[in-house]
Amino acid sequence: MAGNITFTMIKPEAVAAGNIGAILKMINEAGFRIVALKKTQLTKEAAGEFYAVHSERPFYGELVDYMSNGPIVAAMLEKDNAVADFRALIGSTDPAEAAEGTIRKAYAESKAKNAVHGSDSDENAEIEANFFFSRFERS
Ligand code: 3AN
Repeated sequence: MAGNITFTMIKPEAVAAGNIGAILKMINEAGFRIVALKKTQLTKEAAGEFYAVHSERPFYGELVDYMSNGPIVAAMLEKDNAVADFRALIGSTDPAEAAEGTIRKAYAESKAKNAVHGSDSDENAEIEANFFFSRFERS
């Protein structure tokens, strides 16, 4: 059975552009409940660890630099079928391919600076949430 928790980050360029409120509004209006929420900034080391699965990809260095160069907002979200429904809400990795009504269509700048992260599996949602939140920070 699909889990009911996913993890998201609002990425540095979307935070810098003042889009935290607008993105959280889209998330709420799509039926997700915010379980935990934190604005913070990743060190290069922490960004490297978070994206370790991509360490062999050509854009890894660029990704680590970009994700650590400004504040981000991390959140745990709850909804039935959370992982798949949230991937549908954020849209394709490349905003040029993202559907109307998706967060990336509205706010992503490029394939690299694509406004939001969304977990790709229940297992990764748990790992990623644990990266930012302790059980005492979850409602
Ligand atoms: P998604 O974020 O849609 O799950 P992934 O997991 O393929 O996409 O990529 C993780 C992150 O790596 C993306 N959100 C984006 O910031 C960055 N990224 C992916 N593909 C590229 C690329 N071709 N060039 C630069 N950055 C990329």
